[in-house]
Amino acid sequence: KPDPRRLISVQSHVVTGYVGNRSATFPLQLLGYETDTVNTTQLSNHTGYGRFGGMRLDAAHLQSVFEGMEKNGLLRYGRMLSGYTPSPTALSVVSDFVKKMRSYNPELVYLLDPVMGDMGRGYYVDKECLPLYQELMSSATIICPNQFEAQQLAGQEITSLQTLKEVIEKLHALGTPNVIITSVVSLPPSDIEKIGAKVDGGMILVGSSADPSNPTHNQPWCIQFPELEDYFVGVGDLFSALMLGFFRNEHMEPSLKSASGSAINTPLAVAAELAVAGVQGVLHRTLGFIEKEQIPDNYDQLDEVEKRVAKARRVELRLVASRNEIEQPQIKFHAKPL
Ligand code: PLP
Ligand code: PXL
Repeated sequence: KPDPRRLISVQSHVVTGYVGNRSATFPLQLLGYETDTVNTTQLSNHTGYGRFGGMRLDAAHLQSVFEGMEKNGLLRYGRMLSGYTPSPTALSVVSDFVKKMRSYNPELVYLLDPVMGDMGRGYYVDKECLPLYQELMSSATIICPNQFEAQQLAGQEITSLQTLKEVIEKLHALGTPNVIITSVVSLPPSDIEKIGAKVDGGMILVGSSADPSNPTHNQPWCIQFPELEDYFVGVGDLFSALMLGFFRNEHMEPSLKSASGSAINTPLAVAAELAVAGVQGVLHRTLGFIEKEQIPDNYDQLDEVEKRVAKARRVELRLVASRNEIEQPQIKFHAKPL
């Protein structure tokens, strides 16, 4: 029988530092989930260091892990999270796995982070991942694309409030009842003011819940919060983990459950307010450590490769030191209707 407290996360693993499963596991454990991890990579550190050892795990490896689990009756999960899965063949194995999990547990709460790229850089996975993610969306409870990923999935650019709403409808129509776009960066100033946000007031996260068979019936909302994460890595992965952890979590403390003092009181908006607050708490805690940490005396003599490594190492998230911020996020930014 599926257990609502058991959760499986399929993402990258790094030995040192925090991205992928390393960003997700400890927070989800703190929130009370028995968290099992399937690793799509095992790298010495994240790729932002510019130099790394280790490998990506291929489709056959993942397939064999999933088969072993099924044979041993281990597919008893209440929740699932998936993130960075770089190759289309590995992604199609993950996709089959999700469908199998849904057949064991129709109530599975599955958060899909369709990691493909971002607005500055474009694609950083094989483009063949796009149709696979579009297909997988009908199995997802929540998706968390950034703006680039949302535009690719919907096949439409976001240039205004109107086109933002159209993209949200298209994402629902692909079969996902809960949609979060983690950062919308291209709204014209007049539209930013129209939604009650500030033009230089920070990142704008957008969310919406709808029945996929009636995608125009949604009530989209946004949360604006200060941008702190410029040089941090793994923040999106932490956010998606917290989103899944806080979404309709019946074992959550009552004070957290009713934390939303906002106009929008849906399970998705409550989870997003808590997840944004948790991420902000971790980033503030991490900034405190960075300020105290010495830059190496010989930093100026280092070559570009060594400088990049030194910088990346310095700004790794301080997750363990941030446990209170994860367990008891202080909500400062509320959801407002779009
Ligand atoms: N910062 C905060 C506070 C967030 O909530 C998010 C959401 O994911 C991000 C940064 C980064 O988003 P992404 O890396 O998915 O664009
Ligand atoms: O969340 C980003 C991420 C995930 N997985 C791996 C990475 C990175 C960012 O650099 O290198 C392996």
